[in-house]
Amino acid sequence: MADASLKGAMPETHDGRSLRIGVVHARWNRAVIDKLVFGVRQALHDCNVPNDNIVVQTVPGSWELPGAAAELISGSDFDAIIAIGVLIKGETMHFEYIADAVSQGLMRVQVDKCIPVTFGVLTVLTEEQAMARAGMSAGGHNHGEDWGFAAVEMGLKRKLWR
Ligand code: DLZ
Repeated sequence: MADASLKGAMPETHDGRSLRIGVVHARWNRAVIDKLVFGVRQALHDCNVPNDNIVVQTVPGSWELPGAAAELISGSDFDAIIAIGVLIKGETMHFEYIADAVSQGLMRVQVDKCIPVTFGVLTVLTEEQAMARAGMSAGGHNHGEDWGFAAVEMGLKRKLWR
């Protein structure tokens, strides 16, 4: 059995009852997206974030995520944003351009706006890989849960550090 401490972040438990979290997700690859959003909600619930403090918005595709995250932050008082998309490589260069722009864009938003933006974008080669990362296949793990816990931790740390 592999040593769990060698892979991934060691989890910390945080109480998110004071937090307001914005979730924005793309609608491409919707079945996988819905599972990831479910995992996010589960983690936020486990951290006591009130349902009324969770705002979920959708955009057409992952390309739209950075702009939407910036708008959400500008328009309301969130402690963290979780941006969710599923990019699956096709036959053209589309995947490379969008994956690169979206990851850079989300990082730019979080640094420029000083609000944690959790990177919930799967960049995978096949639908099977996406499904495994949404906990939809045997032995898979829903990464949405990790993103929810990361948003709570960083939202609280942002409050502490200000
Ligand atoms: C166009 C496109 C393609 C080919 N693939 C995906 C994908 O796998 N995942 C995703 O979230 N969005 C995809 N899109 C849509 C773009 O992100 C974007 O919504 C459109 O180009 C309109 O700006």
